[in-house]
Amino acid sequence: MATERTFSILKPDATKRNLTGAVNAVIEKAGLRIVGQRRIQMSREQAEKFYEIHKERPFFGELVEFMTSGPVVVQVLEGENAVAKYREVMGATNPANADEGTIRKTFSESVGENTVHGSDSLENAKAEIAQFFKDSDIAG
Ligand code: IDP
Repeated sequence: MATERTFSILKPDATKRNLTGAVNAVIEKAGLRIVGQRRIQMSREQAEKFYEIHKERPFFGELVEFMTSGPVVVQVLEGENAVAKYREVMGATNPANADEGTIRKTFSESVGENTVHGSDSLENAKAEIAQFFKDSDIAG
């Protein structure tokens, strides 16, 4: 197993409900280290670029509105198999289908407002981290 880095976002439903510490506790309990973290207000341009792959999906407008509706916390997580591990810890996209103990099962109220983003491949993780972090803002 390799040590990897993945990109995470604690979405506006997490910051609005003051749940960032509770979500971080689940992340850390799973053995992932938060090696970079910043709280930001995402611009419309940043959100549109970040979710460009979903541009043609019917929920794209709603997704961009939501992601810019309040602050988010962008993170770099590090650990063994971090990409797959974090996807497991997050749970299914729709919280109704997520396993017990996952972040989305525990905290999320809908498929749109599902509390966390996590990269789905190592390649995407690298690109997503580079969109939001300078190397000097990450300390492993
Ligand atoms: P993921 O976040 O689990 O990787 P994706 O399919 O990549 O899921 O979708 C990206 C994000 O788009 C989801 O996390 C969710 O916030 C939003 N989304 C996905 N499907 C729907 C939907 O049917 N309605 C509203 N928002 C959706």
